[in-house]
Amino acid sequence: MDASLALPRLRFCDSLKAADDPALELRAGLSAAAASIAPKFFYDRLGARLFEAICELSEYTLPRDEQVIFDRHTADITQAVGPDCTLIDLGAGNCAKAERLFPALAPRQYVAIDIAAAFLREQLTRVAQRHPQIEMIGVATDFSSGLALPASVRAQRRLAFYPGSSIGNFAPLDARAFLSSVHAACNGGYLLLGADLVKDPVAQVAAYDDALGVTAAFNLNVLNVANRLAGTDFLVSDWRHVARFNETESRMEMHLEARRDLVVCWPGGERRFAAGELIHTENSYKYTRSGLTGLLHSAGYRNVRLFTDPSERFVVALAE
Ligand code: AVJ
Repeated sequence: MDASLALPRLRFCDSLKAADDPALELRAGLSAAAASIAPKFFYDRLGARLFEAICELSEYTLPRDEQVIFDRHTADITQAVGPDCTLIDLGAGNCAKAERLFPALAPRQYVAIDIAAAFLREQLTRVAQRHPQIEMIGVATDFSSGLALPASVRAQRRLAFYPGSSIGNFAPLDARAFLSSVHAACNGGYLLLGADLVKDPVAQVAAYDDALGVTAAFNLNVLNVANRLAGTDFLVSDWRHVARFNETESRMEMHLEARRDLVVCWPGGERRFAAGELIHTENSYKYTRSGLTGLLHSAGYRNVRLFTDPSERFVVALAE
């Protein structure tokens, strides 16, 4: 039996629109002069698991740096937001970060939003079993082009939660547009946002090119996702993981590099790649404290408070 059936305070809502046809989006990205695949396609079931593994890597310190900040400042956050909030988790994944806030924050409603529908359903069902007093709504949607919430989400005391430096996937202007849409969706509420800070370039690259090759597997797996969703015929072994820091743009970049001349085919199209040619799969922008404050102000937020870890590698912003 589906465990969620026995949980009356848990609901799911699938708002993945027919308009965002992944096959068309993937094929268009592969056909462009500079080929690309959007990072949201990393997160099929295996991709979501590989990302969990990345978060355990010694080179990838982001989740631990962020957790130190949350643990230290839970009281500040709880005090500012007040009781009975509606916690809106943007890119909830395994819901673990939000769940760690539950004891202090005691939200009345928890809204977990993620593009990985099946993974979210599985994880949120477990979370709901552990916290039967909190009303929960799982929303499967792609919010990368703006946030819209189902009517069942309470309007009062909304706290948008966007941890993990996921904001880094947006170019600065898109980040501003996205945060403006979050601001509009949480009128009168709060935002709790995590962002990775600019740091030593060697450590920065190692975080995206770990010795075990977990990040390489995560990056390469997007080709399996494309094969499934867009009918392409990528051979994973023809590609190599590339991670580099783009100093001018202040961002980490991940690419897949063709190991030889090859052709990728799909129903109705094909793309030729020369050896060494790249598919751009992800940008992870790195912020400074003042850059992040400026971004939040430009998106309509005020009373921005910043919390950092002792090594100043990560920053958490709480804004009204
Ligand atoms: C989930 C977007 C925050 O950019 O650091 C981890 C994804 N990519 N390793 C990041 C990721 C490669 C991650 N975010």
